[in-house]
Amino acid sequence: MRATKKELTYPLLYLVTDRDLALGRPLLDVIARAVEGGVNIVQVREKSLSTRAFIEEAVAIQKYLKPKGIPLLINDRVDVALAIEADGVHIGQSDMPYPLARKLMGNEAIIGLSVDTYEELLEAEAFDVDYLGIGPVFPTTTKTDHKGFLWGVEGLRWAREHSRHRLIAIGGINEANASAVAKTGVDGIAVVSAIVSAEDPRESAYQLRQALS
Ligand code: TZP
Ligand code: MG
Repeated sequence: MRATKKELTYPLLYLVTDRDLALGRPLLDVIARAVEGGVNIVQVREKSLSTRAFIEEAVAIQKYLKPKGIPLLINDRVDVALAIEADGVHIGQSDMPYPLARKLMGNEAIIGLSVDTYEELLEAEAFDVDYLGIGPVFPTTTKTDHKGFLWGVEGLRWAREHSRHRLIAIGGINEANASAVAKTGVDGIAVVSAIVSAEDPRESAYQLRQALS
């Protein structure tokens, strides 16, 4: 059985995976340390794996997270999320449209939507998404296919004022800027490299969690 969206505990310290950034370490080890440090939701995001390898990785991560009650989301792939009964899916503006993803995933699934611009944030008012991913906030080399617009701290404040949704900031967030991000009133931060590429992912997650409180 899935964890339902009701189990999400805010603020979220949201880990997005990228096996290529894990410095050669098994992703599951990095995730385990990150959870010890305070990560309370994980999204499996793999842009270069085959469908089969993606599923194998996601299932292994799910086996680890499920007994701990930590929700697992799948990036982009509604089919993969459904097939493995993940807790939810995170979709972007060029993925399956939100209403169709909701129709397939059902009401209990967690569905997050990326918004890259002010306009997209306002359009999302029409959807009953569980959260919006707002990014990139700062420059990042982890995601290269974005439109070049950076939200910055001011943009997050604007987002907080103009959206009824839970807001998760993403992009270039690290221990040095996390508390400035948290002070904008967002409901969580999502990171890839600040944890996945950290020398000590547990300590990094711990520091980010401190910045949220
Ligand atoms: N979406 C917007 S920015 C980004 C994604 C997936 C990448 C965030 O990676 P990092 O390493 O935390 O900057
Ligand atoms: Mg996407």
